[in-house]
Amino acid sequence: MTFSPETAADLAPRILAGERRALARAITLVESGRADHRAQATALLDRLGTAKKALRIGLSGTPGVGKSTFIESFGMMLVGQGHRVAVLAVDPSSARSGGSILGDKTRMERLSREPAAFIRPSPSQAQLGGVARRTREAVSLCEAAGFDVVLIETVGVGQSETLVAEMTDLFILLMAPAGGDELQGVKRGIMEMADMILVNKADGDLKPAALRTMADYAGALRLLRRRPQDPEGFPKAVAVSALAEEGLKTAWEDMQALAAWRRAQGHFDRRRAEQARHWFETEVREGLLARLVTDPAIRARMQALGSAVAAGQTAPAVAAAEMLAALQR
Ligand SMILES: Nc1nc2c(ncn2[C@@H]2O[C@H](COP(=O)(O)OP(=O)(O)O)[C@@H](O)[C@H]2O)c(=O)[nH]1
Ligand SMILES: [Mg+2]
Repeated sequence: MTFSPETAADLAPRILAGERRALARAITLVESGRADHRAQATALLDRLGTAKKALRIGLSGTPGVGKSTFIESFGMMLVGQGHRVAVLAVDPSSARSGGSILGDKTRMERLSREPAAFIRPSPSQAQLGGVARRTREAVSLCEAAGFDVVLIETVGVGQSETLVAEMTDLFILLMAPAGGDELQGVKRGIMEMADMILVNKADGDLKPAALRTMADYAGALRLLRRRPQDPEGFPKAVAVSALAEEGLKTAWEDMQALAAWRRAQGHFDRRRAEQARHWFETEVREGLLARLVTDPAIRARMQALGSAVAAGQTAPAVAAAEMLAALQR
């Protein structure tokens, strides 16, 4: 795709007007690794500002638990209530599998046809670091386009859950009905990140198992250390059926109640501020590291100093100090 130099100036008003095609184009722009595209992306983000805010909800769960089905039903319910819903995906595995969103698109058939919804699959061939930047910039773009709920879906792979938790206001874990022994399989770290656990598939034959599993998780959550950002009763476990569209309204009410409490107590804004600072620092750090690789002069200097150190001509600390001084110029 080509982007003319006036891309930022052209796209900004269209995004602010809520035009989905402009939004999609802008996300393609922030996904691009090209230096000129990066400059345009930054210019665009600068133009759009940070005034508009959505409720950012992270949703995680192992493949097959029903994330896509849930997003479809939950998203349709939100749209029905007058919300504008954006769905983004963080899927590190799609880099290898070539994109698992193909199956997802068919499960989000109704939502993808809704004018008030925007669904963006995760790009293939992205490093997790690149995914982080691309996703948080995509979130800003969706907010600028007036989407007031942004759902970020991720599979429970590697660091992707932590990453999504670091860019969302609420972190929801979707679980399948299971026997009591399987409960042990959930990593403690992930339980500690969850604001709510939704036990999905509470329908038909699976309903009794789902209710038992919900009670098990509720018990496990009560054993965790109380976090300052939680009101009484949270984190909580509830049973839902994405397929039968049951329990979704209650789950949404719980999410809203939690968000409202955190807003009133100042936790909400504090967390946003911490996240913004975190991503700023990450960006600077990554930018500096990238220069070691992309800047030919810096690379040559690294090579030369590295050889001098290896040959015993210069002490590592001395060479490093020289290198860091070179980076400041
Ligand atoms: N019984 C039942 N099946 C469900 C429910 N939600 C999803 N499924 C089924 O579980 C399978 C995986 O769902 P999917 O949404 O693709 O899971 P994902 O991999 O987490 O995105 C599909 O066959 C769905 O029809 C539910 O609430 N109840
Ligand atoms: Mg899916």
